[in-house]
Amino acid sequence: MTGFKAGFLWGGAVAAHQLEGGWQEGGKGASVADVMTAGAHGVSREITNGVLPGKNYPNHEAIDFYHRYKDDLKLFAEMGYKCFRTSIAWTRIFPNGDELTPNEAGLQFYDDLFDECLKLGIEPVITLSHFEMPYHLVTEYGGWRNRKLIEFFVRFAEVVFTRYQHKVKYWMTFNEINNQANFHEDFAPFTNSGLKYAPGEDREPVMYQAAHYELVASALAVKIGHEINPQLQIGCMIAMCPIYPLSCAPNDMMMAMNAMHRRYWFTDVHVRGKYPQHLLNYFERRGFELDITEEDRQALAEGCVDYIGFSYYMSFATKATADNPQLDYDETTSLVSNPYVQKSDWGWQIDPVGLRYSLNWFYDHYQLPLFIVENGFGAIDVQESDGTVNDQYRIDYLAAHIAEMKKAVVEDGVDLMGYTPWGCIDLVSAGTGEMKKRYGFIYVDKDNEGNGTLARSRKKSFAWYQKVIATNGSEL
Ligand code: P53
Repeated sequence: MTGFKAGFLWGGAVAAHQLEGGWQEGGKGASVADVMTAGAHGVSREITNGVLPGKNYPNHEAIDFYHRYKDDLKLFAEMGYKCFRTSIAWTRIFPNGDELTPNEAGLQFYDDLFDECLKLGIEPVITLSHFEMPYHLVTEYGGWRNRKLIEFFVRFAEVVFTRYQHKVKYWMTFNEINNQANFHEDFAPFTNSGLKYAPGEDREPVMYQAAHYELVASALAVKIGHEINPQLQIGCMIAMCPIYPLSCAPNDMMMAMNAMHRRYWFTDVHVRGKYPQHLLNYFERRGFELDITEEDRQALAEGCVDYIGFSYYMSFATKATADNPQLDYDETTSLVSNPYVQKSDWGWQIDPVGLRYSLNWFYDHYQLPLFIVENGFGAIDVQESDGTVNDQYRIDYLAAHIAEMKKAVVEDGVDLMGYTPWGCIDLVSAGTGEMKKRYGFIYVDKDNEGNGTLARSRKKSFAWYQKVIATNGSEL
């Protein structure tokens, strides 16, 4: 093997809520993303009680892909995309989430979008739930702490699998389901699971309960999807930030292993259809009594995923400390800075080798095909007076990561399906709500305050990525 396989899925990735806008068009309901204001590096996005006047909600308009997708897809086709990863906004199909019948206008929008992709030779890759669940499910049901959400999600999945089965082959259930391992902060519990915590509430068992219901919902969706059409490839989606020990001290190594357990057990359940023993022992030690039924266990066993989709932006590091004798990992307090790598302007550690490590880690553990469905460099771009953007730093980042990804395939024998860099067109940052944290090959004229023409233009990285695809990754 000398390079990427024929049919390798080069493309780009986005999520509905971060680019579509049109937040009330075609009968769409409010999602959790619609009640989050703009923040900044070090300033959390505010989660408001509903949509309040006078607040800046960047996802409401986003980059107006809802009205401009035909032109945007043409630019993706010009780069040579084989695939395009986006999500179906749940709230376009079930505006409140608990309806019995879907909203036809929402279904039609995605029919049109997928038809347009296919016309251009671009295969849609679809996430079912990407940080945009119906807000009504938060206010009426408490989000995924409520078992009823399984039924609502499965209905949504069944409707869209049935409707799009001949247009969409590659699916993923829950985007970065494991982000909520970071349960002390408000962002991930809310975006992953629609969880809002009461002051003083013991957050950790609530997170495990919500994740359990999501994993059951995911497994049921996988099973139903395969029944609807055995051709469908349905994967999970994991945020991979491999956690290194700060040193080779044995307890640092154990700490790193425990940290990997606590952040990646979600993958075990998706792939193997059962909980890893270390987590069951942890629940027992902590006295967490979760609602996990025999039927749930059976559902998990019968709905194992076909492939592992994952995002990779950065690696983490951790170390053992004297006040933590059990070497328990707490994502809010256990991470340390890695002295061997650089950081982005948002503090994300830049580590291309970590991508090769991650690919090997996944393949060693699970022996399933892998799909890198996000990777990229969030940076401040400067548009010159002639309209150009010289984003050489983005080219450097991506080229270094693709080079390591190639080693994982060619030298290490990892089975890799494709690569879709994140935010292939500038969009609203999930973490901060900013426009100025840009990832795209395509610049969008809009700033953090919402000013700008929304005009699109090609950055330097546009032609570079076009060449990468044209040469199937041999010219970086
Ligand atoms: P932003 C944290 C860590 C890794 C990936 O992120 C993450 C997050 C959440 O911020 O999210 C994924 O926009 C996510 C995308 C998101 C992208 O990474 O905060 O799947 O929705 O936009 C980049 O820079």
